[in-house]
Amino acid sequence: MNNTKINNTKTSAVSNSLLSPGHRACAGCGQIIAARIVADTLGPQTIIANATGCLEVTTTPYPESSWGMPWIHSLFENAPAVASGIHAALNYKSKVESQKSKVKVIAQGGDGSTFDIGIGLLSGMWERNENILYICYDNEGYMNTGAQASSATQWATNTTTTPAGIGTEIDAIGSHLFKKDMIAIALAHNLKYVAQTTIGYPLDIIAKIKKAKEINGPSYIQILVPCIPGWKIESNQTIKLAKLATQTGLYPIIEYTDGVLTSSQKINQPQTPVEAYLKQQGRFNHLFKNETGRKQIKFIQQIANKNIRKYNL
Ligand SMILES: Cc1ncc(C[n+]2csc(CCOP(=O)(O)OP(=O)(O)O)c2C)c(N)n1
Ligand code: SF4
Ligand SMILES: [Mg+2]
Repeated sequence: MNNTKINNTKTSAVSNSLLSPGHRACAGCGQIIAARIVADTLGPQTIIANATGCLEVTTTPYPESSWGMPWIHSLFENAPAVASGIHAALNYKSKVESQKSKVKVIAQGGDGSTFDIGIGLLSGMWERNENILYICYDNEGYMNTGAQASSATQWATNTTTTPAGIGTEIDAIGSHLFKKDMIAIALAHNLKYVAQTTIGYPLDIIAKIKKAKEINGPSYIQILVPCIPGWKIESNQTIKLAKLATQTGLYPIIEYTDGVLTSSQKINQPQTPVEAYLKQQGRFNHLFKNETGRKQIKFIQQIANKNIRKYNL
């Protein structure tokens, strides 16, 4: 039962940020950089319900906390339900005090909790049309438990549950499931605001969080956040790879308001081939070793090209 931690709300003496140093995230972790930008953009008038995952584990080794704002750890699957409870309590308080609450409620988690295990509760939260912003830190796998595949994992990724080079020809390519289209799922819930971005463009994250904060209704922001051991990359490659994900067309920066595509970030011309992105990551090393691998690179290029056409990038 006591899987729940609540932090004290003191801001660190050594940092002006609401997510202070001293956490245990890997050097160069895309998720911690993004979360810090998110926290500082939201400001202290915020309550966060955080699902289990690397962000929670590395920032709150009991009894310590890096969070300088009200923050609660929920189970892996139920951050949205916890956020709904907080939202209901704030509404009740507003009625009793006849004063509108200025606090923004946030639920957040990794791709595993968002795309897979928490999707039912997330769908329920969205259905209730509450004024809650959900943020997904997408590192394309269950990284806290050793880089297993999630439904956010890209085609042909080598993960510990989809090991490349083992089994039949199709098994040997690594993951052979398509990355789930969570943006489409969010849009199907008629959210006020839905956006996708990457840690390669921090100013874009700030702009999107600011917008979602002001929106009175449910919203969803998904941020691509490279993982050092999970992607088998060096600590100094995080930003460069997140940029390449966008520039190749694999992870477009897009924004929908009331279901309408209101902005998309154009990619640089000439178009960067997906190979430039894949070849710098150990999780795709196997694709450069034989003809089967090269076929998968061509297939991933088709996925990127489809995005470029769909969003007119
Ligand atoms: C119900 C449940 N199943 C499994 C786990 C073990 N577990 C803890 S963190 C984690 C991975 C989280 O993946 P993700 O949500 O993508 O976040 P990341 O660690 O990648 O940031 C898993 C499987 C758990 N805590 N609870
Ligand atoms: S394992 Fe990945 S997600 Fe977890 S702290 Fe390290 S870099 Fe970040
Ligand atoms: Mg993950």
